[in-house]
Amino acid sequence: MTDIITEQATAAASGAAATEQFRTRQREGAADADTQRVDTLATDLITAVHDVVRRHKVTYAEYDALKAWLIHVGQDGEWPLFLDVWIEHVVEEVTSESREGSKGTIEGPYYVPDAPRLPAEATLPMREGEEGTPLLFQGQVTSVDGTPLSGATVEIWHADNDGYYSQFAPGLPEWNLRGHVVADDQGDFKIHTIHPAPYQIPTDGSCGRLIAAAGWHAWRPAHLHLKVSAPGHQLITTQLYFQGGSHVGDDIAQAVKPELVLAPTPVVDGDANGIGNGNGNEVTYDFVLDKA
Ligand code: MBD
Ligand code: FE
Repeated sequence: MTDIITEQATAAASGAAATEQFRTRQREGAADADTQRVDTLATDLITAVHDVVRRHKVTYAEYDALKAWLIHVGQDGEWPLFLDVWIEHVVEEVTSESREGSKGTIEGPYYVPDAPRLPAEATLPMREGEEGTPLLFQGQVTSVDGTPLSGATVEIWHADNDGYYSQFAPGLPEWNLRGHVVADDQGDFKIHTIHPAPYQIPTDGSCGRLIAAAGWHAWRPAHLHLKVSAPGHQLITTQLYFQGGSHVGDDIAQAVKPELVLAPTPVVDGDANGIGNGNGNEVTYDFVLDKA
């Protein structure tokens, strides 16, 4: 008999992994802001905090609670989680204002580059007997002018049936439910996977403590993460949600847009993921990319 050691998922471990991942792949230009811009942004940010202190007559007890909490966020490695949950959606909003093609939304803290390359029709890497309702996610990548984009790639990553992401929770194969799909010469792709579960912000870390202290809920709706790109076109980072799923209407990260909600239908013929654990659902979603 083999001993099965089940390591518990902890906020500190997933936070440390997210922090490390961010350090290795910070977007280009992050360190290049000029003095004028730093002055403007830092001054406005600090002034906004002063306004909150004055408006609510913040006490020394509250000031110390804030200081202690901020120290903890760093110790737990939860800055990526905190920022992506509560701030990133507005950065995405102002960045994509003039986009004509498909809507994007936030990336979140759990993207990992260089996932296994897969052909235009593929099953995502998954465990034998992976739990969850099979899902066939298919579509086409085109340009804003309607041209099918040969050579398009669809990077996809999502949580498993327990809401955990590989490389950010213990016990999962490295590339579980992560893939880099190369579309065919018509920009078509067919991805066999399973439905992800809703994601709960870890309750045992600083973000969880804030959520509990404020009486908020800790949930994101079930979602697929995607990065879609093609030569000569702008990469789009997005997420897709499931109609009727819990928290589609009250995502803690405020990243849901109506255009991003899928309505899968039961597969009529065959298995959605070809691994034989039920027929499952299928859905078609096409990506339209802006020219670079
Ligand atoms: C997630 O899975 C996620 O997508 C975001 C934005 C924040 C926390 C967890
Ligand atoms: Fe996510």
